Amino acid sequence: MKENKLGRQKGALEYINNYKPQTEGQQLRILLRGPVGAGTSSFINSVQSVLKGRMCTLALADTTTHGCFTKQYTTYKIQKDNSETFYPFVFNDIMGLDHQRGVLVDDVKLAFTGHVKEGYVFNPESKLSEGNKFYNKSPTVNDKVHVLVCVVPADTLFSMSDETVQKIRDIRLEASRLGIPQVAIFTKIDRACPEIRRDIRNVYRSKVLLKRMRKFSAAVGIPMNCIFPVRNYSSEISLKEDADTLILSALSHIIGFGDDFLKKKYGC
Ligand SMILES: Nc1nc2c(ncn2[C@@H]2O[C@H](COP(=O)(O)OP(=O)(O)OP(=O)(O)O)[C@@H](O)[C@H]2O)c(=O)[nH]1
Ligand SMILES: [Mg+2]
Repeated sequence: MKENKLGRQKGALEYINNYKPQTEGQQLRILLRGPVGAGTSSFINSVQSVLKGRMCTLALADTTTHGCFTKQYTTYKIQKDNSETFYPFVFNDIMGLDHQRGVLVDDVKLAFTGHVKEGYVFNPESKLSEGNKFYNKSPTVNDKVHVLVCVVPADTLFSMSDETVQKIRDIRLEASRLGIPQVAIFTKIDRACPEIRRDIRNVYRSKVLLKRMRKFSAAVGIPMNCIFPVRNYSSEISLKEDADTLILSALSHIIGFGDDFLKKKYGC
């Protein structure tokens, strides 16, 4: 059993390390978002930590402020083996999706099509206009989003407002219209279920988690086989194999879906 799991983990890591889009110079852009404080920045940090084999804080995660900590459109790249090369996939973090104080659905649509430039500070009151210096008038395939990841906090899922769920749905519908594949990651699973907190290997046995994943799937329309539970590194100081396995599994699927889209839509 342990060997199987190790084999799967090794397989996912190899796939990620060897992954290359078929066109030279092409990068796979992964856009992540969910409600404020869902664990988006922590997931980006966790991926970097697992790939580098040590704790990293590429995307600053927040433990104190109220309201959304991440406000800018930021691209995160991960360096490979301490060399000058980077993994050919990048992560984009945007402001949280909350109703009123969150990012506008129209701005997320602009990000999908590559019109939002790096560093743009989202404004929950008005959409990025064409005259703005952060509006990219001629996006390339590299600027566009190739896979959407909805980050869902498993612990507070039931207290998500109807408006936030509606926002997630609207964004998903727009992604579907553009053909962009979508997955969800369930974060904070340790806080949602005491059995998982005790032992993360209970993740696929937890009825609490299964129920929450089913409910989210029905409300938003993301199929169950596209929802991946992860336990982000938040307070730990050393990496744990079982948490790594979940993160690597989620990431390898995200890359696989995005790569299919890149090939199908752009032949890249
Ligand atoms: N226990 C636990 N805590 C987590 C997990 N993921 C994130 N956290 C904590 O949740 C808090 C918010 O995490 P962030 O990564 O800043 O969330 P975010 O979605 O980037 O938040 P904003 O940018 O403010 O919208 C931090 O205190 C993290 O340490 C997890 O899987 N388990
Ligand atoms: Mg953040």
